Amino acid sequence: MRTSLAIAALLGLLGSQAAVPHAFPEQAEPRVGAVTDGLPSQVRIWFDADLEPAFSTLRVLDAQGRQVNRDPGQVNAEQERLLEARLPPLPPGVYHVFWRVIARDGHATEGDYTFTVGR
Ligand SMILES: [Cu+2]
Repeated sequence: MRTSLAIAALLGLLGSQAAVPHAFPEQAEPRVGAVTDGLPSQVRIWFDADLEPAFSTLRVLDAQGRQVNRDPGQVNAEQERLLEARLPPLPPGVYHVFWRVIARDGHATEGDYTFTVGR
């Protein structure tokens, strides 16, 4: 009896976790760790769940830690899973992307990655 209750509780827990739609990235452009061929005009990250536009941000920093994108990034008006930020023309070097998003359930996820603008 105790065992079956424990299993039921465990299944219930797993079930509720699987139903929670936190947003995680599925794909990014430039890709994670990429060396770009030419200048990227924007950074785009596709997630696996719809994002809350008001609280989802994307910052791109240069090797000196200066933010290079002028706006804080935005969720695409037609694709609610796409977070994007325009980039000015960038000199060659390593760039660090920091993203933070809120999924529709109110849960935040964040992460970062780098890409390199080639010569
Ligand atoms: Cu969640």
